[in-house]
Amino acid sequence: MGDEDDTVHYDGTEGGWGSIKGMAEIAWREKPTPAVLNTLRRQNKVKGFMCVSCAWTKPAHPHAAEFCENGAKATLWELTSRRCTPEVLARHKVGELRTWKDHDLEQLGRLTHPMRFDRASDRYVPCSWEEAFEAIGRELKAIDPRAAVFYSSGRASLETSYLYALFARAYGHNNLPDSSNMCHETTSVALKKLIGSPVGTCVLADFDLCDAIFFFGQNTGSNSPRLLHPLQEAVKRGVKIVTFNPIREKGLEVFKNPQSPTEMLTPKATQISTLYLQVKAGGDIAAITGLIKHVLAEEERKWREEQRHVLDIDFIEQHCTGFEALKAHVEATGWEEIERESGLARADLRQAAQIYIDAPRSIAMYGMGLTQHVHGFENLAALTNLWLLKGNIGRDGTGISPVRGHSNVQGQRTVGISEKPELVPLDRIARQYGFDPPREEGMNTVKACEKILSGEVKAFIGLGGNFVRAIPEREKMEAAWQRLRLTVQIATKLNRSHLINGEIAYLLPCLGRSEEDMQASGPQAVTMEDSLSCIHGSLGKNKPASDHLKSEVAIVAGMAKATLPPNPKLEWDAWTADYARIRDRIEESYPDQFHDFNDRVFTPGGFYRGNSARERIWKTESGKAQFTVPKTMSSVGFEPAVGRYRLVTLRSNDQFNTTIYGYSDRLRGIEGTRDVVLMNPEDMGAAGLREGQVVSLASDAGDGVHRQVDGLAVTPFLLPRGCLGAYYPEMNPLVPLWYHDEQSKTPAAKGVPVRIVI
Ligand SMILES: Nc1nc2c(c(=O)[nH]1)N[C@H]1C(S)=C(S)[C@@H](COP(=O)(O)OP(=O)(O)OC[C@H]3O[C@@H](n4cnc5c(=O)[nH]c(N)nc54)[C@H](O)[C@@H]3O)O[C@H]1N2
Ligand SMILES: Nc1nc2c(c(=O)[nH]1)N[C@H]1C(S)=C(S)[C@@H](COP(=O)(O)OP(=O)(O)OC[C@H]3O[C@@H](n4cnc5c(=O)[nH]c(N)nc54)[C@H](O)[C@@H]3O)O[C@H]1N2
Ligand SMILES: [Mo]
Repeated sequence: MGDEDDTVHYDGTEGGWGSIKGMAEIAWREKPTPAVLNTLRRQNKVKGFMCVSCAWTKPAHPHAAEFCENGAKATLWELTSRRCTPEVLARHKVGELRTWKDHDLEQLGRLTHPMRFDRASDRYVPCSWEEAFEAIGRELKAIDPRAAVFYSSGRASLETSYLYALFARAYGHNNLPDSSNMCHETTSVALKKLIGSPVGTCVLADFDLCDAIFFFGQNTGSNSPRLLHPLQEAVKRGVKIVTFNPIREKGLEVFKNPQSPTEMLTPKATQISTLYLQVKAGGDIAAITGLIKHVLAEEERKWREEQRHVLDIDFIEQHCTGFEALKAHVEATGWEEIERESGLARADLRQAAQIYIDAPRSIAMYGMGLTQHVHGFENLAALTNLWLLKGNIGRDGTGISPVRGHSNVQGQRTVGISEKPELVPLDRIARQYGFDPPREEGMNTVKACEKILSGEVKAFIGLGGNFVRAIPEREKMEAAWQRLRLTVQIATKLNRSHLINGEIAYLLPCLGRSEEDMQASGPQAVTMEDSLSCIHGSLGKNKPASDHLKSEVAIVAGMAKATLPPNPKLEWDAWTADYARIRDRIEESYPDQFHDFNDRVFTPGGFYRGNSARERIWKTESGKAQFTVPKTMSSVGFEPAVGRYRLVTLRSNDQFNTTIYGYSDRLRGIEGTRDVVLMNPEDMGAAGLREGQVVSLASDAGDGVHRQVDGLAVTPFLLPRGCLGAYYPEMNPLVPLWYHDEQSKTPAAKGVPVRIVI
């Protein structure tokens, strides 16, 4: 555990006064009305609306204010009083807007009218909804359905997502990439293969029962701050928290509860992590192998000296396969390699392993630090190995808990947004709707990008998100994008993806989740699934940003009706009129998980969808939980070389993905700019760089392609040597499209090979 670097300034703890200041700043920027501020009180409450920020669960007994700084920012961002009207868009050519920063584009405010891109004037011009649907239908009918891509960002509700996937299949493709393909796809593939369930196994009650929590590569303080509350409770109970992260993220060090008057008025804060290990980026397989090596050594010692086990031998024998091979491999792996690849000392790893050994029940939590690597699958396999050793899956107070990103990203997969036909009940869909859904595998995000580059894709529809900004290889992709015949973006605010247009392009503005969704049968609720597989209803109450907005359900239904031949079983109008009828259809397609769906929409704390691995039913090829022999000790996809660094692309505390709220990364002490490259002071010395010097980063992927980002100020930061940090999405031009997790194709944004150009 290193000392805090005195070149970096923090304003105290996560939570606390800093977070209140953060909220006040965004409130000032967005100029909300008092009614809007009142909305925050309904956030994450039963019959309230569910936060549009992260996917952390919403408890049955919420706090008075069950939201965090970043949840409040997300709500105020959506309910801003600023408007991006046709008049505003008439003032700026699209070519001009393309030179703006992400922050400035979204600061134009909420989109108010459906717009068509007019190439001759290089401007967006208003159009009617009828014109837009008619044109989209005409264009889609003119092409091979398999040349169309229907992307979704993980925010759309279960109702919208179900209809969107149904539209794709009735039209004739499975090309349904979603943001999860850039995010926790590694989880979906690895956990499915290893324990037979593609999602995490924990429920909220497990956090009241566990004795230790291990965090790998997840930045709770910024990205899922409400999770700090159960963590703080856990720490007070004496639960040990161990963190593996190259950066000392403030939220996992200390936390001050902004909702506790005593903590706000006194210097009292909760120390979160018992042990904080600054693993090298890409060093987790090695670190976990080190932990396993200690656990196995302790097993041997304890058995020899006390005839007691450290391992859960019964569990391993009854429920697992592959243990002997793993054991042999770990015993053959030397400490020298483990220390070199992880960047951690054996003594520190022993301390972490001892906490794991001593804890009767442990939970593993992780985020992008594990999933976004070339060997991301191997990261999760290593973690699963460690967790199986002590039977820490499928027992109360234990489990593996990926911390999901977008607020309904997990749910979209649950109701059919998947390019993998085997994950969808296609036979049942065929019976329900009387058409034959396509059976061949569709395109995920990377595949869609490849086929946009090769010219095979002709049409792209984006249900939310900022695809062009979020994907790797930006320059090539933006050039290829303009050769698409049709691009359609359904959005709340203007972003860069709306400025890189196909030949025919529409920008369709939709309601936000906090807004009232009034349809023929009355106001509509929608539902989402959180990180812990609980499904919650959400009811928007605010006045919509404009009278011309449509709901996402209505937009998807409008496009589908204009595209598909009439089919009385596809009741687009009736579904739009009453979303309860969509929920009935979801229940028919997924009866086990969604029985009595409409009756359970507002269950306090959500209703639990269930998880087979939690019941120790292993839906894997072998019917058992799978130990795996790691095929590498490093999760990055390149060899070390002189001057070659591992670039970690980071989120600041003042952004939600490509939405940049502002320029204050308060918890890392970086203020006023995002154009920085964070670097270990010793590496700076070795490279002859001084603080504030402006440099470029260039790709060092060895494929001969020139990729470069300029204008980054060198900023000393306590990172492991050989690692650099810089912000996403600005760094995306440096990520090669082929540089992704081998199994799931999740872009490897946490260990990008780069060199510094002076
Ligand atoms: N406020 C806010 N909330 C968000 C988002 C947001 O942008 N803003 N985004 C949402 C989305 S879509 C997602 S997916 C999640 C993302 O939430 P996270 O999963 O937390 O993702 P990142 O912020 O990318 O950072 C991951 C962490 O991994 C660490 N890390 C990097 N490389 C490694 C490594 O090799 N090993 C280990 N052990 N750690 C590593 C980084 O230092 C960082 O602390 O958050 C969601 N919530
Ligand atoms: N280098 C690097 N690249 C990454 C990552 C990384 O860590 N590093 N992270 C990856 C991850 S985890 C993810 S999830 C992706 C994110 O990729 P996306 O999900 O595609 O991007 P977002 O930035 O979340 O999308 C923001 C836009 O969504 C629209 N929007 C907001 N609310 C709504 C709504 O209610 N409805 C609709 N229709 N639109 C709405 C707004 O117009 C806003 O501009 O990026 C990935 N890319
Ligand atoms: Mo994500």
